[in-house]
Amino acid sequence: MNDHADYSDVEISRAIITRYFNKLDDHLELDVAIGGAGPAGLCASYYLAKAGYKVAIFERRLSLGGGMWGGGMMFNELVVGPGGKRILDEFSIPNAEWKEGYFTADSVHCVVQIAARAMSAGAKIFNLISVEDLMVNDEGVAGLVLNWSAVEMGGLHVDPLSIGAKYVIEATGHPLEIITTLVRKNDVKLNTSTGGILGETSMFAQRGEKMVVENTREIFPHLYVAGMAANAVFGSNRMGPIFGGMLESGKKVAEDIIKKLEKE
Ligand code: 48H
Repeated sequence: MNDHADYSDVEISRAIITRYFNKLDDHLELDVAIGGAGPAGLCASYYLAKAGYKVAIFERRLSLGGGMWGGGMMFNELVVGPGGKRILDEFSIPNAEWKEGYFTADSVHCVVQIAARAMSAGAKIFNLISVEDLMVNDEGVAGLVLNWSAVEMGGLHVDPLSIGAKYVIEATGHPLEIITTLVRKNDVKLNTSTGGILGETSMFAQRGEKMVVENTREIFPHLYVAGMAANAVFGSNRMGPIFGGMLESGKKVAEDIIKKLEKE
């Protein structure tokens, strides 16, 4: 075979279209569907895929990584605590101790490595697709309702498609879009003190980092919340550019769902 085949423009298109639609078709029924490919969603997808479960992330943007790329105020370094450092080590992401309990890493390296490991473990990432709604039945959440981000951005009236999932992870970060949609459209009570969304509170890294792991849990039957969305729904603090809690939250949500799936 020559290094360069006798390319047909149409054959290139056919290859892409067929492969993409086969991939999408193969992921219409999932063990776990994740909304948002920030650090929490990416990390969760890795542990779920590594455990052998069928998992896909649907990400609105062209790029993955959510708020992780930018480090702090576009200085593309980030801080993690000892728990986050253990996860960075699992992903073989170089990191260095700054002072006791503080570790730094290159934020770009974090995103590419976590995403690559997740995909190599079997997770699929569908970028440029937005979660616009959820499938809800008598048992709870049953999947996600999706549309092209371009349709959303263009304000076009185009009906969405749905994918089924045994469990859904809300990992859309600060705006907690999936839970907000669930509450806006349905008469539901969340697993919070008021039954509603409590809202994120101001910067307090110490508390925010601790709480994001505690707040990672099933918020409504078959719907788990992870990452910044967990603090936003439970009324906990933001924590700025310290990302260990996001990674730990992603790992925890995966472990909790794996326990549930193992019982099925
Ligand atoms: C598809 C969507 C939709 C949608 C949003 O914001 P993220 O990075 O979220 P986390 O929780 O993994 O990490 C939070 C962290 O980045 C952060 O913001 C921190 C630590 N802040 C602290 C502070 O004090 O500010 O990623 C969420 C992803 C993004 O890529 C969005 O594009 C995507 O979700 N997304 N994807 N459908 N409806 N909404």
